[in-house]
Amino acid sequence: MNFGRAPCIISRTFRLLGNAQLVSGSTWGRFPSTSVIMARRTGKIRGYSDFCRERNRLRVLLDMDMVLADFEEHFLTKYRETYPDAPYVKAEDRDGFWLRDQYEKISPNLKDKVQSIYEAEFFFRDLPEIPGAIEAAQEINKMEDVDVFICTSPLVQYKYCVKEKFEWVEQHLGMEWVEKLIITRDKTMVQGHVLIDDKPKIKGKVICCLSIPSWKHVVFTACHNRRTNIHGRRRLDNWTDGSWRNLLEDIRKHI
Ligand code: U2P
Ligand code: MG
Repeated sequence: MNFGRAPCIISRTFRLLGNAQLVSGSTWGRFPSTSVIMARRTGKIRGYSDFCRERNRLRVLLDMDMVLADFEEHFLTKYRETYPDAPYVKAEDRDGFWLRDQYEKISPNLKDKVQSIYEAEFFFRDLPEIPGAIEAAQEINKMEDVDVFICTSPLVQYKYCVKEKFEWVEQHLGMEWVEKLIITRDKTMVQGHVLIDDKPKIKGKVICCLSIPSWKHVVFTACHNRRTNIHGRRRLDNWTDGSWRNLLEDIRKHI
């Protein structure tokens, strides 16, 4: 017996069991989920072919900061306006996800300055768009058999951030998308087939020895992760060259 494969088999089994038992709305388990059974009862899903179609729907999760909204560019503009004499890190020199960690290495007192910028009122509301992101998101939303959601984490200092994330989504994507906004500190708890996110390591309760998240993580390239080892995961470099279409079709083949 090949014991090397055991952890993988165990984690897959847990994933299937978890999906089948726990997740209302999921179509991933071996058995119809609660919502599929309910939809059958209410006549929304009539037969086996509708059920199969529902099972094959691709669920896409899009991160917000640095995937849809340009957190880094806006940060640097505001930081330099607010602290013109303080040292700063150019986009090409960014390294590592957390801005505050890189600035702290330059000087410990910069950490508070950094946080004061993105914790300020209107910071999240005024973020510019990542080029091509809104157009791509709207196109994904119109694709057949695809459900798309935005999956973003709030700051612990949530006072302005949470409300302004809603405002940003309404302003850039429209009211329909407010229904698609998932704000959570733990993205591993969210169900999906793919999560497009610039953070190279996404941690949470579901990533532990016997379990893996439902989604595949595609790393969206940003200034801070260009040099980061992403351990064989796939990257999406931008929304403008159209490569995201092939990426999603590829992922769909494996669901
Ligand atoms: O910390 C909560 C969320 O804020 C965004 N963030 C914060 C600090 C930082 O240096 N860079 C950054 O992007 C992230 O939001 P998200 O990408 O989930 O939308 C981070 O998770
Ligand atoms: Mg992000």
